[in-house]
Amino acid sequence: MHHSTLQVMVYADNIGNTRPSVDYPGVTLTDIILVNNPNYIFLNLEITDADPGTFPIRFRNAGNDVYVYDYELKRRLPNAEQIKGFDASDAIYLLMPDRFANGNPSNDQVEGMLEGVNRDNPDGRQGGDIQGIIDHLDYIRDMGFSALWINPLLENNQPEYSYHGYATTDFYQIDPRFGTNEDYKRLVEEAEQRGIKIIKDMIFNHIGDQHWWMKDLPDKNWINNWDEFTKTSYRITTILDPHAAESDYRKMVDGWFDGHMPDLNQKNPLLATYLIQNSVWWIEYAGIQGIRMDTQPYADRFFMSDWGKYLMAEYPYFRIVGESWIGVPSLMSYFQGGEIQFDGYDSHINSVFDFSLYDAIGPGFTEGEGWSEGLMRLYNSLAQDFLYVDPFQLVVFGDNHDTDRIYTRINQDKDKLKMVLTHIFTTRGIPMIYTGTELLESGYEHDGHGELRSTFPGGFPGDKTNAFTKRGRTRNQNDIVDHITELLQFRNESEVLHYGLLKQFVPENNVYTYFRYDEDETVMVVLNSNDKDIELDTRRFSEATINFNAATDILSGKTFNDFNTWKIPANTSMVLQLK
Ligand SMILES: [Ca+2]
Ligand SMILES: [Ca+2]
Repeated sequence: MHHSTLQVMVYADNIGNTRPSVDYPGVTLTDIILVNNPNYIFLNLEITDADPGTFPIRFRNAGNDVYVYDYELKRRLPNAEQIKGFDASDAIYLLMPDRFANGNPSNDQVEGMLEGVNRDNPDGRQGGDIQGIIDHLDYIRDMGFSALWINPLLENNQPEYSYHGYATTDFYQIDPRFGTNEDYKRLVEEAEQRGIKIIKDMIFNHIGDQHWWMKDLPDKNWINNWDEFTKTSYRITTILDPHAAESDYRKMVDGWFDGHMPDLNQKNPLLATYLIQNSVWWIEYAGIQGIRMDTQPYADRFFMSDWGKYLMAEYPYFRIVGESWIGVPSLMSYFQGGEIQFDGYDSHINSVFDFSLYDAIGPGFTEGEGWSEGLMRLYNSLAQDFLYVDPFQLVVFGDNHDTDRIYTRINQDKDKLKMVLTHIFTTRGIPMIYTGTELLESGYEHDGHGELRSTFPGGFPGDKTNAFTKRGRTRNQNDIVDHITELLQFRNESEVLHYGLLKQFVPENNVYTYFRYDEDETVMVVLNSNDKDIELDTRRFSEATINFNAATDILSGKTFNDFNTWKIPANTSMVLQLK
């Protein structure tokens, strides 16, 4: 590997008072690191041309073995350094594993796990699992998605709200109520066979208070301590504010995300190494093709940069998307890596979610035209792309598991939803859809996360309908599924929609027209957000259409044989191939 040092954390009673030793060809114990808790010891192993295999690490005291641990040096994933992460040629489907499908009812209650399935409690576990995802990969593939972001699957042995997975209690174990590590590996393989890349959700900012560390912390500064419970302010602006008060910055970054989520101190180098190696382990063990990093700005940003840099050195084509939830391009852009920012910082994280466009997408489709309202919101958001290292790597979305449902954000208007989907799949960036969007699921965030993350109909024993099948869906749901499928069929084959440049025209009369183009191809997109049919004079777009004679809308099949005045039906979108 590019990095040859492996650090092993060992936890056992009084292990700090033993002398460790290793005897295995190609493995040298170079450092023994003690911490102020004698129950931990950290070993730096230098790995040079060692064969995979198992070897004992001996921990001696007065010449006798106190502990012997058989450590396994696993074989590397073949061609790991060539792993190709997700990019703009992909479309991402997001799902929450507890809420998607229960493929194995026998893991609904697991001995030793504090919470079991309780289908009467919207904030309780519903029973979804990895087998349920595997069972329905074809459904996701058939719509045309080629990447799957799954909310966290690691062990969350918390007494309540354990279903969402954001309170890790073991970084190396899949939660047994979702399946085993082997099941996760099988999921990645099954997905790969269908052309679907798996994006692993990771959280380095915090852990669950039931993490085994919390009973006996390796070091006092393993977590960020406060005299009394202090929540983060969620004020991401304090990170870059040149006028910020130090105490505000500290509260933002070192405050706890929630009462049951201790804030990790990634400035501790042993913890930092632990987290970095954990990512390497999951990439090599399971062969994942991407990581979604939760709450990116809430962790120490210099650690985040070290983490990104380390992974990029090992896996140059791997992809990471960071959750920097702040809809302000001048701040969001800072967290996308690849180039040095104004203060010398580089996150080395390829992508961030486009929360600016997300903010624009809701009201953008419901408001009437204004100086900066309605579709102008989309235009204005994209007009700030000069701030990003690479705007074509941003993930574009209308909702996720934390927000109001996109269908709710646009006042439950099916025609508007189709326009939103057209925009998400044709503007620059990597499109993402949250599960249930295709079923016209609605919900407000303020009604509770449990409600927002409703179960997929047909995924659970006793469900009255099965929306995984065409027959089990309503006509309106099928209309949306068909729209997504048509758009993705076209998009998946259309390189210009992946990497082609974007040219947008200032919206007029609530109609927004833009082009994706390269040397060979041009695709024109028209969004008419009016409640009535309109006449669109396309001569205004001549700088983009000058080399073409006709345009065919892939959605309706309609062809225009000139670039004069076109009739565009009310509340529709067109995706036109120019010829
Ligand atoms: Ca289950
Ligand atoms: Ca933090």
